[in-house]
Amino acid sequence: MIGSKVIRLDEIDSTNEYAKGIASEVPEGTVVIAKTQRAGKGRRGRRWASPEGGLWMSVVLKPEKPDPRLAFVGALAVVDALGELGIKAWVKWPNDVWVGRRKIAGILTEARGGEFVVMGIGLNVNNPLPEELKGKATSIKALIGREIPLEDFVESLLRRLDRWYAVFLRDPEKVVREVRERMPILGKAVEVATGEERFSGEVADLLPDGSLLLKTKDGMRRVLQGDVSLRLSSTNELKN
Ligand code: BT5
Repeated sequence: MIGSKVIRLDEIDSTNEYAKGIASEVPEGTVVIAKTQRAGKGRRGRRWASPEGGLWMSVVLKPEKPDPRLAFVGALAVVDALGELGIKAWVKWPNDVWVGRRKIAGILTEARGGEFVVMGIGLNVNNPLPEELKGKATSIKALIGREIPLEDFVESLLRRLDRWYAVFLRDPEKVVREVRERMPILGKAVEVATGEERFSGEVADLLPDGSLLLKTKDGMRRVLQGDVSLRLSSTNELKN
């Protein structure tokens, strides 16, 4: 059960690092939450700003094997929990949650072989947004104009995580279908950076294995990982 054990910390380098350190010894579903992170991490060595007031949390999972679709479990739980507050959010493949044209949450899953997966969720709640992210990021407080009780929100999110994780264990493709419904970039023009290369295309589909299918000028292409950015013509349609 996700959240049956919750470890609360004031300050830590990264809840993902902390969770990886204890993962072998704690039961599945153990959650680590910190008020602030000194060195919050994104993917590929990127930084994650984690000032006080936000939700910086990691969950220890022990599925049979690691699966990139696990990040969708976090994204769905975040989208649903935001929905309960009247905020309409969408999943930006592969690991973000956005509201309109701004990022509100990011998910970072890290696996150790077949032993465990740590799912980190960073979500801007009542925290201030760093200057360099102005215009690119948003928070619950910025969207609804007031602070919300963080603890209540955590409870709601943990319940949803537990539910979506159960769906994932039963039928991971169902999780993908649900993400597909919360992914308004289908049919939109995007640019993809995979680390090695950058190309553009139109999002044709989200495949059952969680990869993105793009229609490019050289034909159809399956993308397993990368960063998607929306072309201007597409962002204009993502009003909120
Ligand atoms: C992510 O990476 O979006 C995954 C972020 C995961 C953070 C959580 S917090 C709890 C746990 N412990 C950790 O150490 N990490 C996890 P990526 O897709 O690489 O996006 C990183 C980019 O998002 C940065 O380069 C910034 O542009 C932007 N960013 C950084 N901090 C942000 C914030 N607080 N809100 C919105 N965008 C942010």
